[in-house]
Amino acid sequence: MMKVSDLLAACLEREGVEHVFGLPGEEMEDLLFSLRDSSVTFVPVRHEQGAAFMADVHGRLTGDAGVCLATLGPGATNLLTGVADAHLDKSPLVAITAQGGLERLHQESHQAIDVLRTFGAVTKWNTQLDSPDIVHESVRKAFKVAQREKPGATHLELPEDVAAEETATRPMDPGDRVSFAGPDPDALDRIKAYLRESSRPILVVGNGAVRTLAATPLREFVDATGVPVVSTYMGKGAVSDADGHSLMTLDSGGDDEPIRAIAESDLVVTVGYDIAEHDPDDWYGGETPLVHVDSEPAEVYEAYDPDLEVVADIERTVERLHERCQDADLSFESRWYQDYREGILADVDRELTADSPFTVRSVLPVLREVMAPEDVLVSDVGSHKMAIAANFPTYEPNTCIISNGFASMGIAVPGALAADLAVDANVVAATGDGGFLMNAAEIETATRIGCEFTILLFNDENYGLISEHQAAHTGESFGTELTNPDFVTFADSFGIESYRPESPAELRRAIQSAVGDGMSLIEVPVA
Ligand SMILES: Cc1ncc(C[n+]2csc(CCOP(=O)(O)OP(=O)(O)O)c2C)c(N)n1
Repeated sequence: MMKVSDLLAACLEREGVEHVFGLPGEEMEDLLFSLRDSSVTFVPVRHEQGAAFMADVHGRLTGDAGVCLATLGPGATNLLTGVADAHLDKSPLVAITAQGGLERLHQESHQAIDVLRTFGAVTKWNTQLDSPDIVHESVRKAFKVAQREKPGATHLELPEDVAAEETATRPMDPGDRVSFAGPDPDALDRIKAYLRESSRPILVVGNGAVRTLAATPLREFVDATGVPVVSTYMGKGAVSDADGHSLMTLDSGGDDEPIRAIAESDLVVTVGYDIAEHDPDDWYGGETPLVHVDSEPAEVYEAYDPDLEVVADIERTVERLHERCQDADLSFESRWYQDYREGILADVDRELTADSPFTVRSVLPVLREVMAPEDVLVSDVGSHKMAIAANFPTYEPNTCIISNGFASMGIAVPGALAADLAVDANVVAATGDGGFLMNAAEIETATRIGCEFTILLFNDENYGLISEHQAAHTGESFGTELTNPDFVTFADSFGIESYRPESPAELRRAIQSAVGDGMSLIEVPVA
């Protein structure tokens, strides 16, 4: 016989879990000691939201579910935002929450709320581990459901009395990933027919292309056919922005170049695109023939009503399409989008002037120069995110992490911690002052476990994006102004390197010395 909490830890080991991010509570005492005695490292965090963002970004970068752990009631509700982020950003995550003993859940009791129902709204599946003998199957199912296309969050609730019971069951073997069907040959013929009719096709590439490892066949397809590509915020890096076919991101360019290119195309093919990420109304006019390649049928939406939907494994669909197009007699106009690309590049290539405060967009070229193509930038949410999406050229998949499904502030610092654990490259968290202070306490977690990343803090003493939108609508803003602590002193108090550059030369020096060299914070005053 085996104690349930030991079995749960053994199931996590069997799933290959290396880190569980969480914050303890009395009701999870057994599980904590079981984790201590396992090969899984428990990383205590400073706020459960941080734990969920860590698991979220781990899942997004690796395809393996990140795991976060919280206690019942307030621990669980604190976890919820990051779990919802994984849900809408399609990132595999398994959340585990403790619960009071089964004998007290039928009545009002201390810290007990209906966590199952609450988490049901932001997960693909969840269940209560109400019997010792269902734990092994439930953990396997939580990982299987979280990781399979489209990935997302799942949740297990462990009542404290069940955790202390015993079972004869043992962990289940994860086995191979579920194999997804390849594309129907007739559907490929139909895409080919659309391509044959087209002289100016364009690809719009989303999160799904990065997630399903479709970048390699996409690059081959683009190279062979000369079709231009626009990515969504979460599709950045699927095709390198150094490639002459890239029209960067939907919001790139000083003059809506990607949107104008889409309007000028005569066929739009989306690859791994979710409408949760970017409203099609913003970029698709509705008239041009539309082909949707994804692992799920398109959401029903008047503004995005595909003429053809190919629902299959995305990587294999692009691979097969590339094969079929080799002798397809396609006659695309060459380089019709060249002026758009040049406009976009001119906008990216900004000069840092001697003025301080800086602007986010003028700082990004310096950051790009210092970061290697495989280094990872994790963006927070706000005005700086829009600038990063539009103006930070990305060369490899999963190297510019932006949450644009749920788009929650506060992800950058915990996300960078998870990235630093997951990848062998330098990591930078870019954040506004608003989002930074939401989860800045995770700097302590990062230093305690020996992480090394740089926080690039764009300080405008404002919830900048909101005041920009208000000003655009009404000419004024309200409820957005902030005052801040002295960020350099704040960083010093965590024992990390800190910089507040005041000239372009100082900024360049700060970024050069900080990136890849321990934990650091660079405060950049921005207009
Ligand atoms: C958790 C959360 N709360 C509120 C919002 C709405 N929101 C989006 S951007 C933004 C302002 C962000 O301010 P800051 O972090 O300082 O970045 P900036 O816009 O100044 O670059 C707000 C409040 C959100 N996306 N997430």
